[in-house]
Amino acid sequence: MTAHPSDTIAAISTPRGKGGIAVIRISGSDALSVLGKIFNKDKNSKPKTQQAMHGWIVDGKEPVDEVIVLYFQAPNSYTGEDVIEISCHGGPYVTERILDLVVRTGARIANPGEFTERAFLSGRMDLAQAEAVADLIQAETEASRRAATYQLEGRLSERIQTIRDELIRLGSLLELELDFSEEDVEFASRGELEALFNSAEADLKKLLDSFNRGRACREGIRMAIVGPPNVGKSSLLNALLEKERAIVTDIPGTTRDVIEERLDIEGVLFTIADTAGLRETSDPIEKEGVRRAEKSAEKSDLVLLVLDGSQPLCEKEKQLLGWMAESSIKKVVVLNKADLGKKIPDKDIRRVLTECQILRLSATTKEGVDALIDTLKNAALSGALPNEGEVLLTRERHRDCIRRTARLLKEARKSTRNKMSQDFIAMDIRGALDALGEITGTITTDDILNRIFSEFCVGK
Ligand SMILES: Nc1nc2c(ncn2[C@@H]2O[C@H](COP(=O)(O)OP(=O)(O)O)[C@@H](O)[C@H]2O)c(=O)[nH]1
Ligand SMILES: [Mg+2]
Repeated sequence: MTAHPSDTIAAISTPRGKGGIAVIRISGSDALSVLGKIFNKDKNSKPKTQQAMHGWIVDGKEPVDEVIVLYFQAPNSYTGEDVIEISCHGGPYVTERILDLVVRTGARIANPGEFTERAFLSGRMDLAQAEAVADLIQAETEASRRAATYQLEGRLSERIQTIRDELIRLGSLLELELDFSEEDVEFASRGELEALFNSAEADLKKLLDSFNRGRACREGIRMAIVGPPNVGKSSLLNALLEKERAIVTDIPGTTRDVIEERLDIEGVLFTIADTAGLRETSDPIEKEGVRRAEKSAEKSDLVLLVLDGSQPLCEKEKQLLGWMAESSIKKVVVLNKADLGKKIPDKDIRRVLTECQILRLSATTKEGVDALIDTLKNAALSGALPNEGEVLLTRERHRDCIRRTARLLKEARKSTRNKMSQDFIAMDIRGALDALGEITGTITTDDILNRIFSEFCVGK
């Protein structure tokens, strides 16, 4: 594990560019002495923790900027160390100039996420909470904000701790029982052990089941609009975005590249890709477009298959449906141009694609587009944003840890049933505890920490 840091770090914590103010943050045991060398404050009193001070940043005799300084005395700060926050005027030059001064006076430039890493190392927050900080900064919609906030509050960590407590109890019961196995004493009945295994497994499963929704909240949903040429895919993208983003013409093969747009659908981020119409073609550019369309569909969470519903289903479209049926990606079939007629009955679709939702709409008149939006939200989040305080698994890292835990528990249960030696069972249970501990960081390695904190921006 990383040793506790002893040097003092500094960074600009606000985004680059011109703004009302910018904040420079300094953390470490020298924070206060660095400030002392560059700050002329109004009164000669000593800095008080959590109180704002007004004054000037000076470089020798040269006044650099008029600022407000906040001092947070260790351990009551974000990092758990002494922290100084300088709010200066938000010009990129003046901000850099002050940072430069801070560094010349004894701090070094912080790495990405280093303030939060220090918060973790000093026990101010656990690893899942540190990750939630990054998620909250990245959040672009209400769903991602909620998922991050609940995790930042420590709700996921609490759930994990509850399961760990259960496992610790299970482990100690087993050890007791096995210690006395010769003497035929029962400290824990089979039934009780079984019940403990069951409840731990049920808790893990519940978390695992929440992953798809959780990931949709955190990362959003990738959706590809695919279908034959000229059925209205680009018109549908424009209707969803409520702007003329993609070129719409009556010439088949107009869209040749993949156009990606982001859309907030009632709190969930959708990245929507409009693609080239899928057809056999000899035009090399269109051919590449078709290849990209197929690729885009393959890496989506959801595919909107658009067909012209005002024409009966043709052979080519049946082939396309067959191709869709082979993939496990969720799909919604849109029968467009409903204003021109409805010539494709549901059963024609379901004959090939047994499980999918079918919607009839018109991208031109917008009739039915609202129903599509509802359907999309449902497909992504089973209809709902995270409920008040609901704990969702949002990261693959967490899911992997829980999967490993579940696998080891299964082994432990099997070994217990088969009356294997105590060492075996204890080892699996310890392994399960460690795997769970990786989520909150009770167990961690430099490798895990580097991966997590390098995702952060500098200054956080
Ligand atoms: N009547 C009608 N025409 C549509 C509808 N959607 C698209 N179109 C027309 O169909 C043609 C092809 O549309 P486009 O969006 O470029 O199709 P794409 O090739 O699938 O992207 C254009 O002339 C559109 O105006 C619709 O719902 N109703
Ligand atoms: Mg198009």
